[in-house]
Amino acid sequence: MNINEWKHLFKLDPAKEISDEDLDKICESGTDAIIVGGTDDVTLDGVLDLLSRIRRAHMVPVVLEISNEEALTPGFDTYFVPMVLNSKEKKYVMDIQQKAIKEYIDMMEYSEVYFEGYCILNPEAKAFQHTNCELPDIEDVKAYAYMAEHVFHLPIFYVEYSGTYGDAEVVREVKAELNDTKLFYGGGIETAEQAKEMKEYADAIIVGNSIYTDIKQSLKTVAAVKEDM
Ligand code: 1GP
Repeated sequence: MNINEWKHLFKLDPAKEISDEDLDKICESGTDAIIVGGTDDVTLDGVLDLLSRIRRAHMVPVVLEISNEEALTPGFDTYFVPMVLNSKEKKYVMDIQQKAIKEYIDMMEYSEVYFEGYCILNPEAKAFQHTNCELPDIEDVKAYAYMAEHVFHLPIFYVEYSGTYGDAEVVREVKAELNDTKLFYGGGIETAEQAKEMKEYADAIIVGNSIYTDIKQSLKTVAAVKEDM
C-alpha cells in the first residue's frame, strides 16, 4: 500500500447510513482506498460499525481520517490527520494534533500515519465553519501549498471544497507549486467528467457525498481516473 500511487478514494461518513449492498459496491469498485471520516456526529460506534462491515468481506485498504479523538481506534490500515492550514485558530492547525501525538505516541509508532495540510475553500462547508477558516485567494492557497511542502514537509496537501464542485484552475495552479507533496482534491465530484477534470491536476481525487445521492454515477468516477480499469 503506497499512498503516493493512490488516484481515487471514496470517503464514507460514519454519521450517514449506507446499505450493505451499496457498501459492497463501493468496496469492490476498484478504488484505491476508503477513507472513513466526517465532521459532525462522528462516534466511535459509527466508525467501528463501518470498519467491521468493510473488513467482513473486502480487501480494500481502509483509512481513518481523524476528526475527533473519541472516535480514534486501532484496526485501520492507515490514519490521516488533518492540519487545517487556513483556519484562523492555531488549535485546528496544530494544537489538537500535538495533543493527540502526546496521548497516542505509542500507537503511532506501529501505525501508518500521514498528516495532511488542508486548505478548505468552500465557506458553506461544515468543516470550514467548524474550524473557523478564512477564505484564501489563489495566491494565498499557493503559499499554503508551498508551506505544506517546504516548511512542514507534509506528504499530502488537500484542496477541500467539500459539498461543492471547485475551481479546476485553482487545482492546476496549486499542482504547479508542488513536487514531492501529493495533491488531493475533494469536493462535489458527482460524475466521471468531473472526476477526470480534477484528476488532470490532482494526484488523487476524493469522492464523498455522491455515494449517498447517486451511487451509480459515483461508481463511474473510479474508471474515469484509473487507466488500469
Ligand atoms: C469531503 O473532500 C471530500 O471531505 C469529498 O467531498 O463530499 O463533496 O464529495 P464531497
